[in-house]
Amino acid sequence: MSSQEEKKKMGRVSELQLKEAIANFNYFGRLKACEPFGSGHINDTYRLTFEIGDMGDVCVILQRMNREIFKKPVELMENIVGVTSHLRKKIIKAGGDPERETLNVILAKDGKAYYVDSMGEYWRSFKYITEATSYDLVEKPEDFYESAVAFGHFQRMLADYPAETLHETIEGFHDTKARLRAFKEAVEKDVCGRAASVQKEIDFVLSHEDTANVFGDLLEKGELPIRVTHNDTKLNNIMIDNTTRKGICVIDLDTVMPGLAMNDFGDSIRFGASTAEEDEQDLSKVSCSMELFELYVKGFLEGCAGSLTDKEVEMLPMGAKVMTYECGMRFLADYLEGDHYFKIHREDHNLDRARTQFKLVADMESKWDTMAEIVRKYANA
Ligand code: ADP
Ligand code: GN1
Ligand code: MG
Repeated sequence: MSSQEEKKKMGRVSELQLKEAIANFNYFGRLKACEPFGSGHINDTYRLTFEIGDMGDVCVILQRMNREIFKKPVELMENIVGVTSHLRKKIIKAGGDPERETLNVILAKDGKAYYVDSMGEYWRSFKYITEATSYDLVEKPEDFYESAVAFGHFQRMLADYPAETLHETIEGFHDTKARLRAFKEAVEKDVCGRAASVQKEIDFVLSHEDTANVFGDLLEKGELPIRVTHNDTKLNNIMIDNTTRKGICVIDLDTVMPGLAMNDFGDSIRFGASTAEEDEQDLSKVSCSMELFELYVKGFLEGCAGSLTDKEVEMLPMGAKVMTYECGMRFLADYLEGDHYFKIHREDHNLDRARTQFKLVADMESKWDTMAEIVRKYANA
């Protein structure tokens, strides 16, 4: 077994570890089912089903947090408790349902927002958002529009959150310039000897240095405001209500930190406006749909309700390009480094993911004028 494989095996959740975690949260009823859940790339997520007397079945989410990525889990959970409490108050004030419209942390038996198991790993639990679905691909265009309204609204609800109290859970998370530096290092070290076989993809990244610099340069010139943003706004991080089809709840709050509005917009486009899944191997299926882009622009601007500056609005297409480029570069760096960051489910999975992102970047470049025109249309609406 290679050391990489060994590390991965060791990193798996054992049944014993799972049992220990379950026993240490404040759950009621008889445990009926426990299954791995969702298609997130980072944490180990389980759905537990409890049978509670006359109430019937009640589900909860249990997650083992990724210790390699989140080095300060206690601070991270402090962020989540702070942000969800803030959202809860706003939702109640607006007459909404705080049980379904924000994440709700279930406390561990010792009253903490997390449980540390005997292996030193951190677990947390959330109420399950019922009657709602998270999608890996847009099935109905209106769902994408609704997700845009919800992500825009999420950002707006956090506009008055004290940003200085938020911990930086991943340093330089969307510092694309720094990401490019890390990428170059991964190419240089080439620890798995994979670089020669992906020279075309490496060249694509290196030929787009200007894309890596755009936002950093504008920030230095003071032309962009820093806001409290989600930073991981892909479609499967929002729950769509099965009946009303509204974006009912924004989830995956690990990276809520000070950031740029365009990045939240852009990450949604990267994932949701693509005509294929993020890991599609047939690149002829991958493009950035202008129909979906337009729906998202409309929804996001409505959700933000006039809170964005003219410069931010003008830079929305750039947000889409930067986030797609950055994500492709991160996938490729992880491929070169031996797939230690993103969970993979097949050989070359991260390479496949990187390729879809670069195909999307090139496609966006060929549609640049159309994207700018669509944004202008809704900016002036
Ligand atoms: P990751 O960081 O690994 O992406 P997420 O927090 O996004 O982890 O969770 C993974 C998936 O689990 C989500 O995409 C969603 O499908 C599901 N999920 C997470 N939290 C909830 C919840 N409270 N209710 C219902 N489903 C959830
Ligand atoms: C990860 O956690 P998840 O699967 O929702 C990653 C994002 C990437 C995304 C690519 C903390 O998101 O930054 O854009 O994969 N999250 C983290 O699909 O790195
Ligand atoms: Mg997620």
